[in-house]
Amino acid sequence: MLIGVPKEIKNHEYRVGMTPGSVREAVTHGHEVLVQTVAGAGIGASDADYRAAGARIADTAAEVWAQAQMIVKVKEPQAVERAQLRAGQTLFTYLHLAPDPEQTKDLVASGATCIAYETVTAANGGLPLLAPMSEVAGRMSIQAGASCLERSKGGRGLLLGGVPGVEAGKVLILGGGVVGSNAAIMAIGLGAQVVVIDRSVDVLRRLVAQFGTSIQTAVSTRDSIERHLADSDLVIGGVLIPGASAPKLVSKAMLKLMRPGAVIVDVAIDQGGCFETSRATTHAEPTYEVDGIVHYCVANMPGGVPRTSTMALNNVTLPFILELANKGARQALLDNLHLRAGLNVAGGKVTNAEVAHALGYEA
Ligand code: PYR
Repeated sequence: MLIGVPKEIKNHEYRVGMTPGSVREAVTHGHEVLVQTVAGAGIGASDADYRAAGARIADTAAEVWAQAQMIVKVKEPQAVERAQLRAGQTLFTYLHLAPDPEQTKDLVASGATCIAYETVTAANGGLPLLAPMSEVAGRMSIQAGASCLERSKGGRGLLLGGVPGVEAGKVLILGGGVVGSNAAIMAIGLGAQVVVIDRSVDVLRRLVAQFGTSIQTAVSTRDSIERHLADSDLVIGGVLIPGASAPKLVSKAMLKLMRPGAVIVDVAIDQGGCFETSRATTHAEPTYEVDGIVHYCVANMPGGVPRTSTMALNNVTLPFILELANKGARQALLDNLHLRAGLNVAGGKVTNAEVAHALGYEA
């Protein structure tokens, strides 16, 4: 199969769909890989590195989109990319369609087979192609939030870990899944006071078993969220319902309960966000303020640390890339029910129930 790897074009997105190591693996399995020139620059991989791994280098994205049978990317295709997608082609990347009617319409119109990393499942019930980026984003959320708390960035002017004689800041983490537990690791490491809220007591039990008395936990109710919002310095939104839009746990009215200069980091923004006032921002302009609360809602947080993120992503996508390339998309999707869970659009139809429900398509 001819696999195409275009350069990512989303704002400040420096990750790349395949590392030279992944290319070498695909070539070893008898496939051709066409990589757009400088696609790997953001991770320090040159065209020469890709050539050494067995890739051909294309001068333009148009060549990659025109020739490849399967496109392997990181972020959802932008409008100019979607215009080049065609029937008979497979697209393997993050899509996040539920909050994105425009993209969904274009993918349906293309007739292509579109497999979303974020809804591929695993035997243990997790989301294996989302997990590494949730790990990265969860850990980054504390770095980003701590930086936004600086006065010059609009924050309360507070050091999360405090210093001897001055108390530490308080971090509230909404959702105890992969994002939340990784945010907790970093917040505890910085010496912050940490509270995690989740609707599942079992999830909270697991976190307490992992972190002991370094965290406090609460079951998610309006009451518990409001109580902890009132004295938190940094609030992390890490709630996910696979494929669906994120639940809005914090309304605009609830911001009034918070301290001026407190910071929100909405890691769920790709799925629409879990704060009513969230709107996607970019690494170039990551924050804005609503009612005195700093909002950091970068939609591709892991894109800010492309080396770590690309390696972590390729660790989990490569086996699926190889299965799709070795068998062809149709057979691979028939054989592998976990890969099939990733199929969001095919043959001009939305094939994912949550996306169809969110956007009013027939599944
Ligand atoms: C990202 O890492 O950018 C995702 O969309 C999950």
